[in-house]
Amino acid sequence: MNRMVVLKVVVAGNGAVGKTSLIRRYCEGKFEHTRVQTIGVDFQTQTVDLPEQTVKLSIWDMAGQEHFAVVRAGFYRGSRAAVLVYDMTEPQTLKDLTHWREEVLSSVQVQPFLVIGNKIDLERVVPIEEARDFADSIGAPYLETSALTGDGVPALFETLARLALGI
Ligand code: G3D
Ligand code: MG
Repeated sequence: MNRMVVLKVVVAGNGAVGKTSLIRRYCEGKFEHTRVQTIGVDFQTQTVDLPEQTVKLSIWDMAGQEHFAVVRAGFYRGSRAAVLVYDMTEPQTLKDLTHWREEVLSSVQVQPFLVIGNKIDLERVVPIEEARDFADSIGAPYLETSALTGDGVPALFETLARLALGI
């Protein structure tokens, strides 16, 4: 019997872009559902079935600590892949992803990134080209999601699992 690999992944981005909503949307109603609160950081463990293999992600969420860099210091350590989430109705949230990426890279030297434009159910304000250009510039895939409708959410976590596995 194979022991299932557990891979830590982190979800970064400004407050209110929808990080917690995306994680809840994906993890809710599934068999494995662990919710732990640790000094302002939440993580949930979720099984992801890929055609190639099944993996467990431990998905780390800021839990409202986006404004407190000191609390985030150890947050990224051991992460295998990071999601950078912006809100496509708020241009500043895309600009700030540069800083979120730098912060992750200050703790984890090698890290694959995935850029997510969330809230596609609302009217787009940020041009898609700007988001794609940013994602291209850091060699990251770009996907769009709605935590409200669920659109794109499975693809987000499947892509993330592949990035974390290095496949
Ligand atoms: P955060 O964890 O990044 O801080 P949250 O963000 O998940 O707490 O979401 C912040 C707000 O955005 C919440 O609204 C939430 O309902 C809303 N939201 C998250 N994702 C989506 C989405 O895809 N579409 C829409 N329309 N709204 C979304 P409130 O009003 O509860 O603050
Ligand atoms: Mg949150």
